[in-house]
Amino acid sequence: MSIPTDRSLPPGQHLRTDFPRFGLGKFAHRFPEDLETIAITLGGDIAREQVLGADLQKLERVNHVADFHCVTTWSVRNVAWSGWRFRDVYEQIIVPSAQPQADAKLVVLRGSDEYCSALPLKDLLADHVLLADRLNDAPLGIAHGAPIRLMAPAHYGYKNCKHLCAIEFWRDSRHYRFPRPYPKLMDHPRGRAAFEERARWLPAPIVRWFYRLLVPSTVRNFKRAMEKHLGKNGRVQ
Ligand SMILES: Nc1nc2c(c(=O)[nH]1)N[C@H]1C(S)=C(S)[C@@H](COP(=O)(O)O)O[C@H]1N2
Ligand SMILES: [Mo]
Repeated sequence: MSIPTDRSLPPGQHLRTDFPRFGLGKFAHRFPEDLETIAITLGGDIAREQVLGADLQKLERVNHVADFHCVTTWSVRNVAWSGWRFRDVYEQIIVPSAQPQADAKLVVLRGSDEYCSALPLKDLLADHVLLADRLNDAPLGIAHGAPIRLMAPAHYGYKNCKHLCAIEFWRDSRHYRFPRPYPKLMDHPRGRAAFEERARWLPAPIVRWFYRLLVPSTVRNFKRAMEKHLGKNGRVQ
């Protein structure tokens, strides 16, 4: 399969050749205990709480190659993901069994590191949004979201919650808060890269400039934290 490499990047993005582990500073030192067992608790305004796991296997497996765009202005080309289409999971498992209220259209995604992000349901039902358990032909590792993460390629990385352990469907935004102590203005309600929806209220050029400054130290911080964690746990991966 030939993969085009001449696509233009979204506004304000530049290419990296590596794909670093990344995030908000306080999450650098938090790691999932179980890298293998998928267990996603469904909650919010739904009729029946339950845990999603092995039942994903009955859905069609989908592979998708996409560029990845972090809001701090770096992008990586051609990341190969594999998993299940969020739309299939929603229509074939969540709707029939958990039965979200018809107007529960705000979806909150929670990671086992207590990170969380939120997206409108309609954005998650787009074609290429996956719950991904594989990356570049290998099981998703600890750096990139094991055992399963959201992969919403039209949206900035910060919407792509790693180490996914809960999905909630809410009628309103009362139950969602962007991780403390980071300000709400860092969290755009949609966060689409093509429209440069980096943050709320602030002008994009200012956000670009500020975020770009944070990239080298954040990459270093996340890398060191992972090395320390893997050393301590005697893991090679
Ligand atoms: N659970 C969790 N998900 C997360 C984060 C995090 O710290 N924890 N960081 C977000 C940010 S800001 C980005 S850019 C991407 C980075 O994904 P990567 O570490 O696989 O490069 O994950 C996003 N999802
Ligand atoms: Mo990010």
